Amino acid sequence: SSLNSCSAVLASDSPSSPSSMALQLLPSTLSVPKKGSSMGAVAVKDTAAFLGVSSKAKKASLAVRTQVATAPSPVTTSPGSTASSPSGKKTLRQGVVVITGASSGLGLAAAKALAETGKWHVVMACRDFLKASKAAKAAGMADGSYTVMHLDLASLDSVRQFVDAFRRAEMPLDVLVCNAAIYRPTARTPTFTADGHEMSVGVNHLGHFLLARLLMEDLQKSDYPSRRMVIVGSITGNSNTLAGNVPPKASLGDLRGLAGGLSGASGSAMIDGDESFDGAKAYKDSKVCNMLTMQEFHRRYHEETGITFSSLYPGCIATTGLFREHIPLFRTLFPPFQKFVTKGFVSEAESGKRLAQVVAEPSLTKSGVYWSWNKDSASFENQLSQEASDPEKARKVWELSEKLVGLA
Ligand code: LMG
Ligand code: NDP
Ligand code: PMR
Repeated sequence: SSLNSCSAVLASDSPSSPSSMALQLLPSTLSVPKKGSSMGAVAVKDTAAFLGVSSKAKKASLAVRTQVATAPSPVTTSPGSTASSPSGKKTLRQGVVVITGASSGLGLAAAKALAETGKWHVVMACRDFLKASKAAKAAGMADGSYTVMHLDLASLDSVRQFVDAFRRAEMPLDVLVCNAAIYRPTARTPTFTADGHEMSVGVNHLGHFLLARLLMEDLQKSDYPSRRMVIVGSITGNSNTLAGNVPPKASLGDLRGLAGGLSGASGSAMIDGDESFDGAKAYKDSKVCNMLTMQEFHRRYHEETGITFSSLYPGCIATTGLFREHIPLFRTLFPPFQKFVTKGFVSEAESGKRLAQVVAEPSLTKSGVYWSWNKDSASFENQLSQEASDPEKARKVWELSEKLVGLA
């Protein structure tokens, strides 16, 4: 079927490498102190999970060759998700995927991978229109395979304007990818969004939360066979992994800072209410919110709507713009460190193919899953940390976020 051939673009080209010496030094059972628990420690017995890799490899489903369509068909807004070709065969219409932050890194690579199949029209939702247009051209994306639309997640007004503009464009919405993010690793003082929320959580979580909530209506209207919402998570927000234990560790605490609006002035800019601001922790906390939000969407809407909600850790894409604010020494050493020491490095192109799988691969329709990949690029359902999978915390984050973005 034409749906199955979507997997064509997802062929893996990464060589499988032997497991790292560094990683072999890890003990098979590791005690990680658990903050705020009288139980004292959580034993992490599964070393493979702790390192963010699976012990089982699933290679077969990915062994398909890349196929590039030269002339993507125009987006159809006709009510049927299929159209009859001259031969009388039903063919799937082009899907429409909105990707936030598609002007660089993972978002751009995924946009390119999807557009190249000819099966997807990519709406690049970006804060810098010109940068996004240039990036799409430089990446070789064909005219007509994408639309750039303005979205600044640091402003809730901009989010609402994007939704209006998207609806006026009269495209269906088949998949939403919440990918954009900022990381302020060296910041000692917070900066704030237009709405007065700390920037990292404001952009990475709250802006996306409003966007995703508003666009649920559009996803529900879509007649596409597999409608999905994907929120990009990360290993560094998961304290059941080695990477998630590099200080500062993510922890949302009792959410008192979030309840206070992360406004800094009258209270804390940190979700857990800590008085001292830590940019690296704020980023990791925002990723925990992203992963909790995906699961809460799943619990509230999957059964009723059939929409697939998922998150992923795309691998360590050490060369992206995410590290633009880090010190030069870090930016120089981080890629070789990830390549040769942790072996968690992936290229932007490879990470883009992974995200494209979560968007389009027919085998990845399971909802509520946090996807990760082995070194040979086979996907597997990964385990989230205790905090990042806590349903009570997810509900509270949802309810507090609703208030902050004006939905409740
Ligand atoms: C903070 O520093 C910054 O302060 C903050 O601003 C922000 O950037 C944040 O997460 C982002 O990082 C992190 C800093 C502190 O870690 C470092 O990067 C320092 C580098 C230390 C060098 C280690 C040697 C590794 C060898 C690699 C050689 C190549 C060098 C490349 C380096 C590139 C940089 C990545 O971190 C610390 O406090 C110390 C580091 C702790 C390690 C964390 C492991 C957690 C452990 C929990 C489980 C224990 C596992 C034990 C395994 C034992 C095995 C025998
Ligand atoms: P990049 O910095 O390359 O891309 C981030 C994108 O987000 C850019 O397009 C950027 O726009 C956009 N963005 C930033 N702020 C806003 C805003 N206010 N409104 C709209 N868009 C905004 O980083 P990555 O590609 O690495 O990051 C993509 C995702 O991957 C993030 O969710 C990140 O957390 C996640 N991730 C990254 C990992 C890595 O190793 N790099 C590992 C795990 C997860 P502009 O181009 O204008 O700056
Ligand atoms: Mg980390 C298996 C080991 C592993 C992996 C997969 C990552 C991913 N990192 C690992 C280990 C380590 N890192 C170790 C042992 C150290 C101490 C030397 C280390 C340090 C480190 C720093 C300082 N790592 C970092 C930083 C960052 O500033 C990045 C960060 O935390 O951003 C929030 C980062 C990352 N390491 C990763 C990944 C994927 C990141 C980046 C981004 C992200 O989560 O989105």
